[in-house]
Amino acid sequence: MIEETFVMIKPDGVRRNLIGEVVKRLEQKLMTIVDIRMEHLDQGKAEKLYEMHKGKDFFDMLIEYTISGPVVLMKIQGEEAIMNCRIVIGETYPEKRKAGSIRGDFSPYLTENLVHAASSKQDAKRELELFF
Ligand code: 3AN
Repeated sequence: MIEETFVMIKPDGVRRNLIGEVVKRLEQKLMTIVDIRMEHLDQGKAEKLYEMHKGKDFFDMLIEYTISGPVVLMKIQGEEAIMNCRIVIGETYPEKRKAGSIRGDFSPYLTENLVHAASSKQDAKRELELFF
Protein backbone atom coordinates (compact mmCIF):
# COMPACT_ATOMS: atom_id res chain seq x y z
CA MET A 1 0.00 0.00 0.00
CA ILE A 2 1.30 3.47 -0.92
CA GLU A 3 1.86 5.61 2.18
CA GLU A 4 3.27 9.03 3.06
CA THR A 5 5.70 9.59 5.90
CA PHE A 6 7.93 12.20 7.47
CA VAL A 7 11.73 12.02 7.42
CA MET A 8 14.14 14.63 8.80
CA ILE A 9 17.90 14.90 8.24
CA LYS A 10 19.12 16.08 11.64
CA PRO A 11 21.75 18.80 12.28
CA ASP A 12 24.68 16.35 12.32
CA GLY A 13 23.58 14.94 8.95
CA VAL A 14 23.58 18.44 7.47
CA ARG A 15 26.90 19.37 9.15
CA ARG A 16 28.56 16.19 7.85
CA ASN A 17 27.39 16.85 4.26
CA LEU A 18 25.27 13.69 4.22
CA ILE A 19 22.11 15.17 2.68
CA GLY A 20 22.89 13.58 -0.69
CA GLU A 21 23.71 10.22 0.89
CA VAL A 22 20.41 10.12 2.80
CA VAL A 23 18.36 11.18 -0.24
CA LYS A 24 20.19 8.63 -2.42
CA ARG A 25 19.44 5.75 -0.06
CA LEU A 26 15.77 6.67 0.26
CA GLU A 27 15.43 6.98 -3.53
CA GLN A 28 17.27 3.69 -4.10
CA LYS A 29 14.56 2.04 -1.98
CA LEU A 30 11.98 3.59 -4.39
CA MET A 31 10.87 6.20 -1.86
CA THR A 32 9.86 9.45 -3.59
CA ILE A 33 10.47 12.89 -2.09
CA VAL A 34 7.23 14.78 -2.69
CA ASP A 35 8.16 17.86 -0.61
CA ILE A 36 11.42 19.05 0.93
CA ARG A 37 12.82 22.14 2.66
CA MET A 38 15.61 23.22 4.97
CA GLU A 39 14.78 24.89 8.28
CA HIS A 40 16.47 25.74 11.56
CA LEU A 41 13.87 24.47 14.05
CA ASP A 42 13.04 26.58 17.09
CA GLN A 43 12.61 25.09 20.55
CA GLY A 44 8.79 24.97 20.28
CA LYS A 45 8.76 22.97 17.04
CA ALA A 46 11.45 20.57 18.26
CA GLU A 47 9.52 19.97 21.49
CA LYS A 48 6.34 19.28 19.50
CA LEU A 49 8.15 16.77 17.27
CA TYR A 50 9.47 14.91 20.31
CA GLU A 51 6.48 15.49 22.63
CA MET A 52 6.24 11.74 23.37
CA HIS A 53 9.62 12.00 25.16
CA LYS A 54 8.70 15.02 27.34
CA GLY A 55 9.68 14.36 30.96
CA LYS A 56 12.34 11.74 30.12
CA ASP A 57 15.87 12.38 31.35
CA PHE A 58 17.29 12.75 27.82
CA PHE A 59 14.61 15.21 26.63
CA ASP A 60 16.55 18.47 27.14
CA MET A 61 19.67 17.02 25.50
CA LEU A 62 17.59 15.78 22.56
CA ILE A 63 15.99 19.21 22.02
CA GLU A 64 19.31 21.06 22.33
CA TYR A 65 20.81 18.79 19.67
CA THR A 66 17.76 19.05 17.38
CA ILE A 67 17.95 22.88 17.34
CA SER A 68 21.77 23.02 17.06
CA GLY A 69 21.69 23.69 13.31
CA PRO A 70 19.51 23.51 10.21
CA VAL A 71 17.66 20.31 9.35
CA VAL A 72 16.08 18.99 6.14
CA LEU A 73 12.35 18.23 6.36
CA MET A 74 10.93 15.75 3.85
CA LYS A 75 7.54 14.35 2.90
CA ILE A 76 8.16 10.89 1.46
CA GLN A 77 5.79 8.74 -0.55
CA GLY A 78 6.20 5.06 -1.41
CA GLU A 79 5.19 1.45 -0.92
CA GLU A 80 4.85 0.85 2.85
CA ALA A 81 6.83 4.08 3.23
CA ILE A 82 6.63 4.22 7.03
CA MET A 83 8.25 0.80 7.48
CA ASN A 84 10.64 1.14 4.55
CA CYS A 85 12.03 4.54 5.63
CA ARG A 86 12.65 3.06 9.09
CA ILE A 87 14.54 0.16 7.48
CA VAL A 88 16.67 2.58 5.43
CA ILE A 89 17.56 4.74 8.46
CA GLY A 90 18.24 1.84 10.87
CA GLU A 91 17.62 1.05 14.52
CA THR A 92 17.32 3.46 17.44
CA TYR A 93 19.92 1.70 19.61
CA PRO A 94 23.53 1.55 18.33
CA GLU A 95 24.07 -2.10 19.32
CA LYS A 96 21.13 -3.19 17.14
CA ARG A 97 22.13 -1.24 14.01
CA LYS A 98 23.01 -3.21 10.90
CA ALA A 99 25.66 -2.19 8.38
CA GLY A 100 23.81 -1.08 5.28
CA SER A 101 21.45 1.19 7.19
CA ILE A 102 22.23 4.92 7.39
CA ARG A 103 22.70 4.90 11.17
CA GLY A 104 24.54 1.58 10.98
CA ASP A 105 27.00 2.94 8.44
CA PHE A 106 27.47 6.51 9.68
CA SER A 107 26.72 6.90 13.41
CA PRO A 108 27.95 5.14 16.56
CA TYR A 109 25.84 7.49 18.75
CA LEU A 110 22.39 7.18 20.30
CA THR A 111 21.54 10.89 20.12
CA GLU A 112 23.55 12.12 17.12
CA ASN A 113 22.05 9.61 14.73
CA LEU A 114 21.68 11.68 11.54
CA VAL A 115 18.09 10.96 10.55
CA HIS A 116 14.59 10.78 11.99
CA ALA A 117 11.72 8.87 10.41
CA ALA A 118 8.18 8.60 11.77
CA SER A 119 7.65 5.22 13.39
CA SER A 120 3.89 4.62 12.98
CA LYS A 121 0.94 5.67 10.82
CA GLN A 122 -0.27 7.92 13.61
CA ASP A 123 3.16 9.57 14.08
CA ALA A 124 3.57 10.03 10.31
CA LYS A 125 0.24 11.88 10.10
CA ARG A 126 1.00 14.03 13.14
CA GLU A 127 4.54 14.91 12.04
CA LEU A 128 3.52 15.69 8.44
CA GLU A 129 0.79 18.01 9.76
CA LEU A 130 3.35 19.70 12.00
CA PHE A 131 5.77 20.52 9.17
CA PHE A 132 3.83 20.48 5.85
P1 3AN B 1 13.97 6.95 16.75
O1 3AN B 1 14.75 8.22 16.50
O2 3AN B 1 14.74 5.73 16.33
O3 3AN B 1 12.57 6.99 16.22
P2 3AN B 1 12.81 7.47 19.35
O4 3AN B 1 11.75 8.26 18.63
O5 3AN B 1 12.41 6.43 20.32
O6 3AN B 1 13.84 6.83 18.32
O7 3AN B 1 13.71 8.51 20.14
C1 3AN B 1 14.00 9.75 19.58
C2 3AN B 1 15.42 10.09 19.88
O8 3AN B 1 15.59 10.20 21.29
C3 3AN B 1 16.42 9.01 19.48
N1 3AN B 1 16.80 9.12 18.10
C4 3AN B 1 17.56 9.27 20.40
O9 3AN B 1 18.35 10.33 19.89
C5 3AN B 1 16.87 9.75 21.66
N2 3AN B 1 16.72 8.68 22.65
C6 3AN B 1 15.82 7.69 22.63
N3 3AN B 1 15.98 6.88 23.70
C7 3AN B 1 17.01 7.39 24.40
C8 3AN B 1 17.68 7.02 25.61
N4 3AN B 1 17.32 5.96 26.33
N5 3AN B 1 18.72 7.79 26.03
C9 3AN B 1 19.10 8.88 25.32
N6 3AN B 1 18.51 9.28 24.18
C10 3AN B 1 17.50 8.55 23.72
